Amino acid sequence: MVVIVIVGILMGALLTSGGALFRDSKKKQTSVRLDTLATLIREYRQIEGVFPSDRLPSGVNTGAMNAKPEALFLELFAEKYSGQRPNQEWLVNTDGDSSGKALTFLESRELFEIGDAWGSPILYFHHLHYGEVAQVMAGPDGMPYEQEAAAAKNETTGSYRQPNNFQLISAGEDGEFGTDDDIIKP
Ligand SMILES: [Ca+2]
Ligand SMILES: [Ca+2]
Repeated sequence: MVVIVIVGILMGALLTSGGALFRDSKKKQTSVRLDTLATLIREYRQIEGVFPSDRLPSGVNTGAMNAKPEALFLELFAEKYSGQRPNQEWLVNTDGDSSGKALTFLESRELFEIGDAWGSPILYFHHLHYGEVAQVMAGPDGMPYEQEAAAAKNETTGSYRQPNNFQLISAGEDGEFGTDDDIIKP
């Protein structure tokens, strides 16, 4: 009886720490993913002279949902773009939309977003549009719901972070934008 209880306690401890490790690894993966994406965006700027747009091109009328992350996807996966592209395994499509014609070098017409390790779109803000409210379909693992999200501000100064650059925001483990576990880069 005592042995069973002790084994039970040990198993419980293992499962708990295992869960924490798993969480940490997704957090780490997402952090690395955002850093990589920031590098790719800077490379895009070197090649194209401007940061990627965070607005969908005219003619792509699929609504405002996920528009900012979808715009980044279209820029980095455009057929004519010559720079490095993000890992295709990162692509998600939480709002399930698609474009009428081919807009990227991919065969799929799906209007993807570049996702974090929990499967939520990584929100991308061009510095010219920090004042815009973004609509995003995100949520905890596999349970996305409609949200509104804003660019991040510096807590002490109250002004936008990275005023001349861009922001990349993951909603973090809770899948909700604007909470403490958000991961923001650069
Ligand atoms: Ca989409
Ligand atoms: Ca969050």
